[in-house]
Amino acid sequence: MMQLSDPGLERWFEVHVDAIRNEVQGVARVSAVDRNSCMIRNEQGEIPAELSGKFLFNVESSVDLPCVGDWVAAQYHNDGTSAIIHGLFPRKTFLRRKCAGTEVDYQMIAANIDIAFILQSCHFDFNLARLNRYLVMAADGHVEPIVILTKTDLISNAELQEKLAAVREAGITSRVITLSNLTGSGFDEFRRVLQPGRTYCLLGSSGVGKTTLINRLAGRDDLNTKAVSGTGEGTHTTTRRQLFVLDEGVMFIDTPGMRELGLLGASEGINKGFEDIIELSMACRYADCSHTMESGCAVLAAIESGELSRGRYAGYLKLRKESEYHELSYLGKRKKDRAFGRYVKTVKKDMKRWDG
Ligand SMILES: Nc1nc2c(ncn2[C@@H]2O[C@H](COP(=O)(O)OP(=O)(O)OP(=O)(O)O)[C@@H](O)[C@H]2O)c(=O)[nH]1
Ligand SMILES: [Mg+2]
Ligand SMILES: [Zn+2]
Repeated sequence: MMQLSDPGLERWFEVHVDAIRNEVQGVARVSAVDRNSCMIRNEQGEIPAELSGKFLFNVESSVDLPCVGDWVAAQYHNDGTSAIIHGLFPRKTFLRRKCAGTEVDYQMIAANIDIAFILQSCHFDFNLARLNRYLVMAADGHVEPIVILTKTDLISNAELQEKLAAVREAGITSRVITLSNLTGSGFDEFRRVLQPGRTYCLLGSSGVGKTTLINRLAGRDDLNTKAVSGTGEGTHTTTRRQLFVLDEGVMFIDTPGMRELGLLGASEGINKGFEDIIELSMACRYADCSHTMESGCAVLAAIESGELSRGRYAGYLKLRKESEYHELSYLGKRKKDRAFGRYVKTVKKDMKRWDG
């Protein structure tokens, strides 16, 4: 179980904890957020929790709502089998992403993370542009990133070395661990990173093996995993962000593969009118090359050699960016509005029940 004396609750927190502990009964950690309520975890275990009316009244955007990993001040009811959340402690670190379309709107992914493991599968998923976006996300929230290349069993060692070189050539200096959940190769190096009382978050596309890795760590097969399609596409098996406490008090947050972060090149229609670039891209080293920074990119090579004009390339990038922007803003906004509306509605309904 989690102890308040764990290093996870560092001195930084303790100052705030004391201030609030007098008013309410306890400090707990958000372990999952569903549409209608949260789960929180304290020394006794995991229980459902709802937001107090005052808390809700003061919520101005979805960022103010609890997210997985948040420390909260909680008041217990029904012999400690349910709780009301009265406040959030300031987030020491966080992972969030911009809801496109606005400058200031963010969606929280997780809070109070010590290390974010950014997973990419060596097989189909490897993409430097996407990797960079995850690294930016981690840096934005003051989270230390470690890159994990998974499924090394599916490629040759020579191919793996090439990928590692490509990461370094792209200027990425973060630690990189390569591993296979299947053979267990590299697993010990990964395990050595983990420390009791610290919180780790797994990020990466659907199907890269995030949940499999947690199962392997726990030595059990409790959590659902599902095979990827022939093209390596995951099936979005994990559907919510959830915090697990493993033996020895190592904490892990599993997340569903993010669709929105991996849109580069995926939009239809942007290829029209740029057939020459598409043709060039057939010769790129990586099938999912973004033609912006990858080594072995035939499009960049064509610019160097003068075969492709810089102006035309810039036009291609501009169009691609626009189509991505629209796709993102529409999806992100619609989803966020719906989820937030639902949340507020149910909490308010439940509050009436409490009052009555
Ligand atoms: N060959 C191989 N397969 C793996 C490895 N790690 C995971 N897999 C398989 O990849 C598939 C997807 O793994 P998951 O753990 O469900 O992937 P995930 O990242 O949790 O995916 P989402 O929950 O959809 O975001 C499963 O069939 C796993 O057995 C690995 O190292 N090598
Ligand atoms: Mg999963
Ligand atoms: Zn390319």
